[in-house]
Amino acid sequence: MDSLNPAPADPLLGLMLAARADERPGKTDLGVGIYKTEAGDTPVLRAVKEAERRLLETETTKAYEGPHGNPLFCEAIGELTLGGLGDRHTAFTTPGGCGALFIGMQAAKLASPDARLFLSDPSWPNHEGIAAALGIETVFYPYVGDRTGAPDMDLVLKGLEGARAGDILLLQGACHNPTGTDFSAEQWVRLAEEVEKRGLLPFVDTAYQGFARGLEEDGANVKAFLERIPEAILTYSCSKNFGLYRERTGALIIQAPGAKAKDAVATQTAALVRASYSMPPSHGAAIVATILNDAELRRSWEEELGQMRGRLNGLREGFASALVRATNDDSLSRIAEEKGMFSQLPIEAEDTLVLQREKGIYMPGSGRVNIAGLKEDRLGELAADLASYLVR
Ligand code: PLP
Ligand code: TYF
Repeated sequence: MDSLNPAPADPLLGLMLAARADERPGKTDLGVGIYKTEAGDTPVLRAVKEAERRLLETETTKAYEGPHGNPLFCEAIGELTLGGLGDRHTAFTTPGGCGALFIGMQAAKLASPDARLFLSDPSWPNHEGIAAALGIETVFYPYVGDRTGAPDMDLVLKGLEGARAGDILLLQGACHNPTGTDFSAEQWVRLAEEVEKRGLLPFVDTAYQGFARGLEEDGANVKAFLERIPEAILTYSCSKNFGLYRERTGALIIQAPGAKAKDAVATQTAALVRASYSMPPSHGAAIVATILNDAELRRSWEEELGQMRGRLNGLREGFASALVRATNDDSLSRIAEEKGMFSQLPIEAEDTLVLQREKGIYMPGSGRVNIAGLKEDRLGELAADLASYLVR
């Protein structure tokens, strides 16, 4: 092992540890994407606590579940995303969204060994990291054009001009990480045409369903997109919308072009699962299945999810107006329209380090901020601290 050099820290997880270690009382952690209350806590959701209590009382075995994990969980996530699994779908419980991404990309590579992964620029750093670990080449396509922040379809399509049949096109479900800006319904239709025309394999990563407008609203474009195309891979994370982060709860759903292809892809993917973690952890998936199959728990979960969404959207409005006031730059009002946990500030990477050192304000070098890390009563102060560093 003498040949190894230390790996660079994950830009987001490294920042999480640095912010935790900072003892300044007024520090502001806008780094890693974890939902927080005004008090800065990330509590266990009420429905999760109740589901856990029920599971503790009723669980009768810890015997293995198998590579697909919990079938009730898989069906429930199939219902949330596709309106139900059909005979062309195979679904797996996975260790978080990351586990789904890892196995999903491996399956895509198995089907098409020379496939490259097309990623939005910018994208979530771990997309590139997982592809690199699997020896999949990545190609970036431009995503947002100007500072209005909306995805620019002409630029996206230009970026896909070099894509070959079998290449993988990574798209994110609602609440794009890191920009907070998503494709419109019309743009998803255009993407489906492009996927068909070029024979691409769409790979839709969904990690924030329910944080933009509502559960159904946030899933509608992806659902319609999947109905339009023959094959696709869908990855799902329950880390944020169920607050299950450390339980490592996610799903991988593969849509095959037909029932025969489905059998092949299901068994090949199960073999990939067996060769890595063999079977997924059960606890988080059992919690989600319990919540989604019980009317009262589901109502309670949807209510709490709505509260998280409401707090994020409220903070966005306050933050956007505080920034516009502090900078006189109206273009920053886009932050109020963006969705989910993140927006990107126009800031140089070196200035994020200055803010960290001098003001205890933590964000990655990309300028991405976790909206949930904002404090409602200190938005003006924060905007004033940021103002002189924002690029106009
Ligand atoms: N995909 C995106 C876009 C994310 O932001 C995240 C992070 O939460 C994930 C996938 C995977 O998250 P996890 O592995 O914690 O479920
Ligand atoms: O983007 C984020 O901050 C979240 C959390 O390796 C995260 O998605 C970050 C890095 C990572 C896993 C999760």
